[in-house]
Amino acid sequence: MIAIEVHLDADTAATMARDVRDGLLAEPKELAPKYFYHERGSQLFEQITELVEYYPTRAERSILAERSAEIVAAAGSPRSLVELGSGSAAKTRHLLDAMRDAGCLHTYVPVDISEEITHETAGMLVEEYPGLAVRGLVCDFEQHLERIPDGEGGRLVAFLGGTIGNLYPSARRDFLARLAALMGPEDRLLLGTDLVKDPARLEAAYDDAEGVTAEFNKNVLEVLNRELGADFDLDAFEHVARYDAEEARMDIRLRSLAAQTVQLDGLDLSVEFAADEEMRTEISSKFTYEKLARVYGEAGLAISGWFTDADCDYALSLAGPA
Ligand code: AVJ
Repeated sequence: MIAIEVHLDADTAATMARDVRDGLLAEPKELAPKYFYHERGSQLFEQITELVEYYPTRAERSILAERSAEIVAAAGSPRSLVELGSGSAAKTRHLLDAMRDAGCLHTYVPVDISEEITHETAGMLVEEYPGLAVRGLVCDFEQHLERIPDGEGGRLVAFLGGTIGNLYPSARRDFLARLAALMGPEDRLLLGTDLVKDPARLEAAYDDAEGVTAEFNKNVLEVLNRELGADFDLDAFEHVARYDAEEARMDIRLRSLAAQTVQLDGLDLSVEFAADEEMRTEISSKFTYEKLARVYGEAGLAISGWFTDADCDYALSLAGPA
């Protein structure tokens, strides 16, 4: 059984226009990381996940490959798996396998912004897991979290990949508190987070030798050129990736190599960049067990499971309503 609901905002384009205008007029300038993933950006991110320097994807995959049975048991053998940002559900199969083997698998709820990928993934999964019900949701999950269907028998809500690291503390608390509000006592959140480590390794992971991450970062300017009629010259900016130890996060920026004026026809806006001016394009927060326990606590959640890879580079944690 496949049922997919689409809640794509009619004014996604208007939202982007407003976001970009606000960000470029802010002091310092800033762009939202969600615009990285338009078209070529998603392919570049796929390439990032395969870089030697970029360990998070491999670390998370190894935890899921080795410990999904334990995770599913610790989550109380839930009947449904809800996945925020499901995409092609590549890593999800480990969890679905473990739920099937535990005899609890009933429903998979993929939540993703791409309608095409969600349909494709749903089609493949019902073939691979006979009897599986797929109730997909196509939406911006930050916007439409409250549309996630209820489930009796417990839900495991997976938010993998470390994407929570992109949120500033206040947005992160709001997001987790909204999740907590829609979770029943049996439901569990499974959250992927990158962990604090040697700054040199972190900086290498976000500034690889091949320059793929630099290209990924600059590609957001190409997205603005195409979608907002801007004239950013990608060669006039350089990629900057610094670890901010105080905030325990990667701070990723684009630095203007010269004084320049950028025209955004779609916004009827022109923006000045000074030489060496930096515009933030992403933060990627790093965690420890203690920090995460506190972050959960502030959102009305309590940590109930902690699973790391062999090198302790990355963690999957379980949390439920406090
Ligand atoms: C997809 C947000 C988890 O923060 O590691 C990778 C994005 N940016 N390299 C991360 C990213 C530059 C990634 N997340």
